[in-house]
Amino acid sequence: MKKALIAGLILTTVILSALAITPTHAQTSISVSDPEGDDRGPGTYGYPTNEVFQPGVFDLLGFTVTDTGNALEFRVKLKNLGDNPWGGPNGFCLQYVQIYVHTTAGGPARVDTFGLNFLLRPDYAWNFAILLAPGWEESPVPTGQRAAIYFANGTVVVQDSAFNVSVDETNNEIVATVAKSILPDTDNFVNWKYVVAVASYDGFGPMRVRAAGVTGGEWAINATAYATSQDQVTKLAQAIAKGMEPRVLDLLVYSSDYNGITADQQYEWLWNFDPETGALPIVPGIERVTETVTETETVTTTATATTTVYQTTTATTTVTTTSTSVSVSTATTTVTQTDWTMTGVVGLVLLLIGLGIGYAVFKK
Ligand SMILES: [Ca+2]
Repeated sequence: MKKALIAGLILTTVILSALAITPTHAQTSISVSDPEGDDRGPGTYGYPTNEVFQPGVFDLLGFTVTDTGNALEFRVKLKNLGDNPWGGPNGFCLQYVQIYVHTTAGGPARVDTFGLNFLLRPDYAWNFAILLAPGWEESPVPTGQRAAIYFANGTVVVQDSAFNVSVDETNNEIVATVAKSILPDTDNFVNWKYVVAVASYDGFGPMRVRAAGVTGGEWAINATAYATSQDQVTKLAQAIAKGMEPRVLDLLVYSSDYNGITADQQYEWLWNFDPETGALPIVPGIERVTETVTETETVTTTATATTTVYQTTTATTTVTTTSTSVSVSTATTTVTQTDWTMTGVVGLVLLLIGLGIGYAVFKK
């Protein structure tokens, strides 16, 4: 008995010790790649024609987040950084990279973007967004041109010692180093959802984002460079007229559901806008489940319409029938009774006359 107790204690101690010393193998980085050559936005976009827009400057190739101890380092890899022709203080000036992050901590979240003309799916709503701009002036984008981190609760952090932006020219990477002290939920960064968008920076554009033109130009994205049908051109022209064309050239999603996305996913998702209704594309694309909900709503509407028609028909029928039957039966009855009454009266009068004559004759 005593031996058994001692053996049990020893076994328990061994198990607890094993649990205590088991390394947690904390993941210290995530890395995801993006296809080369899909820098066409919704599939049809080409670059502006000015020579500063070298091939590949908007082609996103990869994204990594690394835990460096006191900070998280976000690296956005492009095919070509583009030689910083206008001397952006952060080492680049052609690109405008926006990183939308949905953490595991909950709290305030937003689905809108900073001038990119697409929305995030609600389960990807951002708790904070890192806007990597070239870095002129002192105020944060889009008011000014400094890089900034926006939190959905309204807080804004402008680039400073806790939020550094630079480039790694050797690897064509834009690098943001953010102190963990200013971010929430950093222990779970490998489980966050990330949407990384590459737009064309335009200090004079709406929200500092370069817009598209139907046939492009020296300083406009060519919306129809790779269009394959007149329907596509018409749809893009309508969207541009309303200022609602997607203003993004390359896109990447990282989450437990997406270890990056394909070119076709990007094109399909970003193409899903409707100039007639003003509906913007949603990223990631809406799954078929949501489409079914839409169909159900349509059916309900139809059913309501049918009911209304049925009620109207019933009411009309009732009124007509009642009116007709009363009218007809009354008329018929009246006519018939009148005939018989007249006949009876005439008969009775004739009978009385006959009786009167008869009485007079026989009395004589
Ligand atoms: Ca790409």
